[in-house]
Amino acid sequence: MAREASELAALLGRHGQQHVLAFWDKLSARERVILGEQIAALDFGLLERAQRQDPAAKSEALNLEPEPFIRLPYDAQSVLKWRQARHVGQEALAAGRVAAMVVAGGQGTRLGFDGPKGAFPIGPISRRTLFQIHAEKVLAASRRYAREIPFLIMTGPSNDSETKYFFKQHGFFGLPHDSVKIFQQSQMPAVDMKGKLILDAPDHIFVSPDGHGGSLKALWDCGIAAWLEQRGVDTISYFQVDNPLVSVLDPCFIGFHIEAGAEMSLKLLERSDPDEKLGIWVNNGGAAMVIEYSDMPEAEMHACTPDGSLKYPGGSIAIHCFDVGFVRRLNEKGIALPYHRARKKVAYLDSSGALIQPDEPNATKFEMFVFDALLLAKKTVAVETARAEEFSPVKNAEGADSPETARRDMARQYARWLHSIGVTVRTDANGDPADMIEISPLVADDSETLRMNYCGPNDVRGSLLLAQ
Ligand code: UD2
Repeated sequence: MAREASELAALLGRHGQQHVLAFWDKLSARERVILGEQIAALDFGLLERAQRQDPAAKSEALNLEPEPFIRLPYDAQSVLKWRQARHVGQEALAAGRVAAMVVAGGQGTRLGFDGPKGAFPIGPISRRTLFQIHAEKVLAASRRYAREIPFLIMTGPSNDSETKYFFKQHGFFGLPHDSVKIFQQSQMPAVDMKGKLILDAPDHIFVSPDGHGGSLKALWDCGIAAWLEQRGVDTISYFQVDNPLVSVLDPCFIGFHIEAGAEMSLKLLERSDPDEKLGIWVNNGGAAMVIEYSDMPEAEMHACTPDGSLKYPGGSIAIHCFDVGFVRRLNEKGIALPYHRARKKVAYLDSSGALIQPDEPNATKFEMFVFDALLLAKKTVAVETARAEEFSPVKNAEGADSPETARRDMARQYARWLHSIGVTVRTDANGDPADMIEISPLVADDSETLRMNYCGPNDVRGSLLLAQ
């Protein structure tokens, strides 16, 4: 044991982190093993790289221009282009080439919900959860294309076992058990303002999830990429857990991605508010990329064209398509996404061993962002989507981007679909549905399917729940 301590001390000493053994003498044999294993597994090279680099855009280093993207259909020719893409996407889905993937490893702190965010009850009437809605969309697509479609769920350390239990408890929402893969992302240590690792217990170094960019590594490390390749799946449709409106397997988007031979693609919506918290689609010195709103110089965020519209109109809503071969290529080279820094409050042990809850940010956490991989893709396609149809995230407990706004937007979407098939829906003074409406993805996940499956009243008065 003593030898082990000296080895650990030497390793830590080489990286200026000897303080991690401050409480070694007081640890039990079991605690020494726990801490020893955590130290031995640390990747100091990675941590030092993360500390050195700062991918946050520096105003003086930016050379920004707008980057074009494929717009929603606006004339006869573009309608044909979209129709063709849809056809290509549908063929890929029917050939079993596509998997759906949700990132759900975040801690959902802003929502203040006790449990995995995917277990949040969002259905306007049924209170079906975010996970159920996503899973039912995958199931609906599997039925439509007569193909088993893998559903990949990335969790984090704080919600992995709860998520696995949740899916099991609900019979995987009707999906074949072995087509649902729940896998966990890696973690990164944080450092204090002097670059030192932080002990949050005498035998534990504080670590936190390595960001959604960690999904590209976790897919590889957990053997999911190889499993997909064996099944003939070459394309992953990626989205975030907090958005109940997302089209989880959009044939048009998948089609544009495949037709272009892209390695990684993204969906954009027209930015409506210059301060909206979205990544911004730009061309920086010749490279098409997403810059997170918080890294974008204020003047550029607000910059307008002479006609008054925003100079950088594309906002990223974190929906991507990427190739399994791209995941392989990135990992075979040793994945090298940059780490972004976030100043956070992290509880730490003081020299007496007391746990201190800081009032101010005292630590830097490191996270990879999935959209940085766009810069590593040989080809990228950016495609516009309609906000009302595809984006209403649940971020906050109240106000904007809350359960209330998401339920309202879901009911609005269902009312639009009903209206498009000739069903009358009572509206209030704002033109919103006067009553709650909910349509399970298993009944319909778009207006075309609703037209085929609808057998409700022609005039909806009162709340309406269509479920199987
Ligand atoms: C993200 C995007 C923002 C915009 C917005 C749309 C970033 C940096 N910002 O902002 O540009 O597209 O979404 O809603 O991406 N997650 C993990 N593991 C982690 C961290 C996050 O799985 O280590 C998941 C998390 O569960 C969630 C998603 O990633 O599904 C987004 O995380 P967030 O809520 O922190 O992202 P947000 O709202 O800051």
